[in-house]
Amino acid sequence: MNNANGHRKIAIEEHFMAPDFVDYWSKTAINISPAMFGKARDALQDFGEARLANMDRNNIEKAVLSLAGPGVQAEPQTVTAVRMARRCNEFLAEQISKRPERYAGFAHLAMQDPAEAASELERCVTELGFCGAMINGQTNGAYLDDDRFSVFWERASDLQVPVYIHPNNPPDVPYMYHNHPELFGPVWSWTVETGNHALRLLFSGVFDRYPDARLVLGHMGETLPYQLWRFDSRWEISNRGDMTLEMKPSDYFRRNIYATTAGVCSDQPLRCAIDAMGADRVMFSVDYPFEKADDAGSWIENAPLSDEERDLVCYRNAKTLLRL
Ligand code: GRE
Ligand code: ZN
Repeated sequence: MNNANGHRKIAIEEHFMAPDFVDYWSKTAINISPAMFGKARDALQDFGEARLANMDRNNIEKAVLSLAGPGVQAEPQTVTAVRMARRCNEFLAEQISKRPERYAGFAHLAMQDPAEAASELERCVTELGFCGAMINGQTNGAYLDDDRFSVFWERASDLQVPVYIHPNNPPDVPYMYHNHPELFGPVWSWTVETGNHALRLLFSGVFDRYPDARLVLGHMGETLPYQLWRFDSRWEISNRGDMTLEMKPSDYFRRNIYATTAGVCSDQPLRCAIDAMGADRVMFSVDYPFEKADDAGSWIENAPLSDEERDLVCYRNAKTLLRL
């Protein structure tokens, strides 16, 4: 296709690396091949020609940038995590200020201190102009349904900004991955971990307590859209004690949850996500540099979507949700 005619796009799971965060990021090295690690590290640190050329070729008008995880969520010292998260956000704000028409940002937060994370989110949104937060999965074994994070959900809801849960490893290596290092990481365990994290939020009633909360999942919703009917039917017969929900499980996917195409360039799961959640719930993303912008861009141009759906997915849903 002729890229000048390509559909206008906003991409929202697009990663960068701050110079003093390479050590945290190297914790993810077990998940990817050594060859990929070095190439990705260099691409992550570029905010200029290479990144912009990838965006231009695919008509990506704006990229919402996020630190490649786990960042300070892997930091053992809470005070250090808090300080480093602020530094990361300052660094990103400075990069965005050089090209504000091309870049926007998600806050990086020290979830070890939920009240501080809430304050830093507020600072990032109100003072730095960021669009929300990206959280890299669990922090020291704590998932976002834990009571300690109510201060965080309350603030995110009040600020009307989405919380994007990005995959990270679980706190331990479950036996189910024994002798299968290839399954531990982006091939599979990240999907299980992140989909499970989202379901913990849903079933613990976070979206009943914070009906305005907005959750974003990458990787076409981490397979959850495929399962909606079964969530509803098996929730009915589950051994759930005194747990209650105000709506059917699937209803929250149409009110509180969004999916992005990050790292999945495939028609069938795209159609499933749209048909299950709604055309207003799915947003284009690349997952740069872990996914090729040209692959994601040319795929979405030709995916089986109506003109209306393509414009929503490529552009308008993100513009509305992130108030860009
Ligand atoms: C990603 O963001 O999707 C990612 C990483 C690190 C390794 C592989 C990968 O952050 O897909
Ligand atoms: Zn990613």
